[in-house]
Amino acid sequence: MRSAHLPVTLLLLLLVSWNPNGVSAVGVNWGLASSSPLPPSKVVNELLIPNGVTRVKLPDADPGVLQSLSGSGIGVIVGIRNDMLRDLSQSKKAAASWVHDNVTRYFSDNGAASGIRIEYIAVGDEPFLLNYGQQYQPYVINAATNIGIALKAAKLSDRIKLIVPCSSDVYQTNSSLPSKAQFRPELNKTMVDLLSFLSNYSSPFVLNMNPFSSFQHNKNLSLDFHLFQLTSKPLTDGHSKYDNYFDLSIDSLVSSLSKAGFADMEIMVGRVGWPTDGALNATSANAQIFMQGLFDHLKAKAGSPLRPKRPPTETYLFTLLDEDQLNITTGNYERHYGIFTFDGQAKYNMDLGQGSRPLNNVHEVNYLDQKWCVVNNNKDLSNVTASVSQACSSADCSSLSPGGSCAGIGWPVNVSYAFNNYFQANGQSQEGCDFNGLGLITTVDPSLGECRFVIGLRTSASNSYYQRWAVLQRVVSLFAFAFLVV
Ligand SMILES: *[C@@H]1O[C@H](CO)[C@@H](O)[C@H](O)[C@H]1NC(C)=O
Ligand SMILES: *[C@@H]1O[C@H](CO)[C@@H](O)[C@H](O)[C@H]1NC(C)=O
Ligand SMILES: *[C@@H]1O[C@H](CO)[C@@H](O)[C@H](O)[C@H]1NC(C)=O
Ligand SMILES: *[C@@H]1O[C@H](CO)[C@@H](O)[C@H](O)[C@H]1NC(C)=O
Ligand SMILES: *[C@@H]1O[C@H](CO)[C@@H](O)[C@H](O)[C@H]1NC(C)=O
Ligand SMILES: *[C@@H]1O[C@H](CO)[C@@H](O)[C@H](O)[C@H]1NC(C)=O
Ligand SMILES: *[C@@H]1O[C@H](CO)[C@@H](O)[C@H](O)[C@H]1NC(C)=O
Ligand SMILES: *[C@@H]1O[C@H](CO)[C@@H](O)[C@H](O)[C@H]1NC(C)=O
Ligand SMILES: CC(=O)N[C@H]1CO[C@H](CO)[C@@H](O)[C@@H]1O
Repeated sequence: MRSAHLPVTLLLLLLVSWNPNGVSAVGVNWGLASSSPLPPSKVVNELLIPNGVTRVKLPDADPGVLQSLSGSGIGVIVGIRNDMLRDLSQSKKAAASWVHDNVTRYFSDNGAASGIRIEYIAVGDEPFLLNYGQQYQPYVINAATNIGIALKAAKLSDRIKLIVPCSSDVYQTNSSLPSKAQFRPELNKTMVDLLSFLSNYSSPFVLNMNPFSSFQHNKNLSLDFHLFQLTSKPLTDGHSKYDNYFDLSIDSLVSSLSKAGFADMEIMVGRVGWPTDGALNATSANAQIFMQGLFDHLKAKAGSPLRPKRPPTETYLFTLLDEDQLNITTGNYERHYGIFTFDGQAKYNMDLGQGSRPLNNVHEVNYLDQKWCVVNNNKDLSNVTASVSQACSSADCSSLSPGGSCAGIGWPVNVSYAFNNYFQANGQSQEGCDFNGLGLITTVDPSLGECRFVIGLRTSASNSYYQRWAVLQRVVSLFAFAFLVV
């Protein structure tokens, strides 16, 4: 009798541990666009597992990251980068080899020790973003269709779903009212095709939210509204009342879906978070309030006015770690969304799935030497601006922007800040602190108040795409710089 109960008890335990605190299906984005990425195995073993994270969303199919997730039981969304959509849309063969190389090889849904529980493939990453213009628009549906055919051939189509994460600018609203929202007119046809595709595959619509951008651009909606702090004056839209940005976004999408003829499509949130640097009100204190508010909101499972008791099926927080190589055309704060710093230390506390315990940090971080690069004050600095531009064109200077943690350090300390980030991103190489003889290597930490002068990480050679890309970018910017000087 006892032995007959054991598997049931185990199953119950598993189910309970799957859904900590009853919050439905919360996951976290994990990207690698860092000049000093932590080793993936450390991320899995010290951040994801001890903190009870059960789902991750990846921007691509980095082999090092996928291998580190093997046997972890963590549910995974594997991404296809926008720059691959064109090829995948034009060739069924390319789609088949993408699926073979990046999915079939790793897939397991039975917890096999060496397998990965891949649940979704994300075809493109916000391919319809206004900033991108129409460059990816013609390829998305065909790429998704070809990946779908390849999945079917690999006998995985009933285990893995296809999704296309969309930025919230795919719809437009009038006076912030959800009932007035509709998909952007020039996307109408593409959207109908996308919705038909998703519907055929029983896939959800994935919405990436950007509450911080909304806060900056929507003078009508308060900071409290964006941080889930009940406001005295909720926004009224017909019979619906809104007291937070999250529900407002969901219902704007619901309304757009209805107008396009897909009123009932499930919704999943692919990205939501609050940055901690690079702009006014991007602070750890606000991020903590935001995450707590989001957590309580999801836990209540109340849904939104247009979808009562039907919250998003899954929600992915943005993001696990700071990424200093992310594109900042959308805002200098973009690189500071990490719940953890680039070196794996929690910026604030929240419940990722670990319950009431504090978040587990990465221990024994493999830093480079205790060395920093600063500007040599004894030199003539009349031309130093060119060197700052050189440093900031590839290294991260976003904390120097107004409202950022290093905005107030003044000149020439801010020059040192730029020099140091460049030096660390280049693995503390001697040339990385040259700057036409204006740089100086020091062993005294120049950090000042809130402004942290970081030390980079010793990274293994396996660090992929972004490092090679960053090196290439540095070479290009050095040439451009040399050209300017000549
Ligand atoms: C995925 O598969 C394609 C096609 O085989 C390959 O070129 C690519 O490097 C793989 N990895 C990623 C991260 O896309
Ligand atoms: C950043 O994104 C914009 C489009 O949003 C693009 O024009 C630009 O080239 C990108 N920058 C880098 C460094 O990739
Ligand atoms: C927004 O509302 C105003 C006034 O009601 C109207 O003139 C305008 O055309 C609307 N714009 C859109 C995009 O619906
Ligand atoms: C802001 O609120 C006012 C008054 O409620 C309204 O007329 C206006 O259209 C709103 N603007 C935006 C951008 O939501
Ligand atoms: C796009 O669709 C909306 C309804 O969803 C409609 O009001 C609008 O006229 C359409 N625009 C075009 C250009 O088809
Ligand atoms: C969805 O399925 C229907 C019926 O099989 C088909 O006509 C339609 O083309 C499919 N849509 C897409 C985008 O694949
Ligand atoms: C600054 O740049 C100008 C023009 O390139 C050059 O003539 C000058 O000698 C430079 N000054 C120093 C101190 O390097
Ligand atoms: C450094 O500070 C000076 C003086 O406040 C300012 O003019 C300059 O733009 C700053 N440089 C950077 C890179 O932030
Ligand atoms: C809308 C709002 O609350 N803005 C705040 C952003 O942060 C600055 C500086 O802390 C405050 O002065 C603003 O009131």
